[in-house]
Amino acid sequence: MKNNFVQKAYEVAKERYAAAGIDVEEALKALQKIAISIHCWQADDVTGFESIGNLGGGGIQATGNYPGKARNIEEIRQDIEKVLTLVPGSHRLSLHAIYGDFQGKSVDRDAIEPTHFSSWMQWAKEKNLKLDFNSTSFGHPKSGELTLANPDKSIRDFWIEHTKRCRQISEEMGRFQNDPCIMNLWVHDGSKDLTVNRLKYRQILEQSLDNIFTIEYKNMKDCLEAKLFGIGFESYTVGSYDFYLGYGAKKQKIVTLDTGHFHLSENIADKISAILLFTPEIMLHVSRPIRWDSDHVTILSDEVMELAKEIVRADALDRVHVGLDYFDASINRLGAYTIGIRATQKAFLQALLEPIGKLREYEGNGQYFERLALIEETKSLPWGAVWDYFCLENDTAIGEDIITDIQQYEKEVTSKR
Ligand code: RNT
Ligand code: ZN
Repeated sequence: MKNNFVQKAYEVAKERYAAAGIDVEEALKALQKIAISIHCWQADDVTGFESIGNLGGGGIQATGNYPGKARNIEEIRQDIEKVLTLVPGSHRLSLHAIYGDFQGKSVDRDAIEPTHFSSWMQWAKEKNLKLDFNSTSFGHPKSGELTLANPDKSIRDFWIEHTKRCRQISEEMGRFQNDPCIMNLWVHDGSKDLTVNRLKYRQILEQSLDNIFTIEYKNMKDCLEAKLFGIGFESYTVGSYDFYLGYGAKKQKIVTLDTGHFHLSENIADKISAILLFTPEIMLHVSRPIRWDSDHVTILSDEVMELAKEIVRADALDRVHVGLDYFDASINRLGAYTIGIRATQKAFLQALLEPIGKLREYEGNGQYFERLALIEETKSLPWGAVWDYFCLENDTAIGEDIITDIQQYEKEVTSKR
């Protein structure tokens, strides 16, 4: 029944868009190709599987204690598999180094190897997922205030070794899946209070990175994530945005933009066209900061829509990797995944349905009333009908059906944990 409405509404919507000069089928083809890199850490509040347990720290924090969190590798996989049935399209999974298949053994961060991730690679292949990767510098006895920027050589070398191994693991993943694995590097290094050796730690971080990147790989790509501040690191962050933007531009590395890592009024969308002139690609961590880098679930906000529009307007879908990064432990975790992935896809759909040719024409002619009017009117074109149809075509839940579906899974699976 519902499917009939969806089909009908789509046919009408397609005509309405055609009248506005927009080819809906083209937009849907483009949307189908956008793979979202799903962060594994929403499933278990960034805990991971190391036997040392979760030390937290590093300036990040998941808040809430909603029942049913994934406790082991099987449960995380089971949850992700469920989430994949609730979102249209084919996606990627972003793993953190602490999520290795350690089989209950204690494997320190400077000893991780590709074999600890072979079961992930195999599983991902079966599920038609590509993997991305992240080094993990937080939540470890050697994390402290400084890791790669630590003046203490023994601690610094430990983290350099860890990060080098992460690159090697990423290379293996990329080779195995025949598609480059994007490895994100974020270190929390910084200081709570007034810091007088700012230059020194940045010099050390630069040297550590140069050392880490000496080996060139073919099947992985490096990206670097900056941050404004973290909890307990309010005064100084070694890897600031200026630092990584400069490093990325100079060394041709990918810069990661986490939408929670800037001043709250900063326009992240506006960075796309500037950065892409100077770096090869961009990695995104789409998140929703509330008052600070709170990592709330991504929703279809103006900010996310602007970001998607800028990427499409810059014709940069092939140079921008879209990943998510949030961890809300206060609501159903699969629900959190589903909302965030679908919201990001909806933002891209709206971006792809924009009458960009006409808008550019108006702008070129100095017809600014017309430009603003068309932007406003476009907002109420029937994109929702197109989205429902996209879900139908992809054989996935339509609209609010995600709620009953997740409730069911909660009843049968997560509530029993
Ligand atoms: C932290 C960064 C980083 C982490 C993950 C877990 O502020 O956003 O990306 O969220 O590595
Ligand atoms: Zn991030």
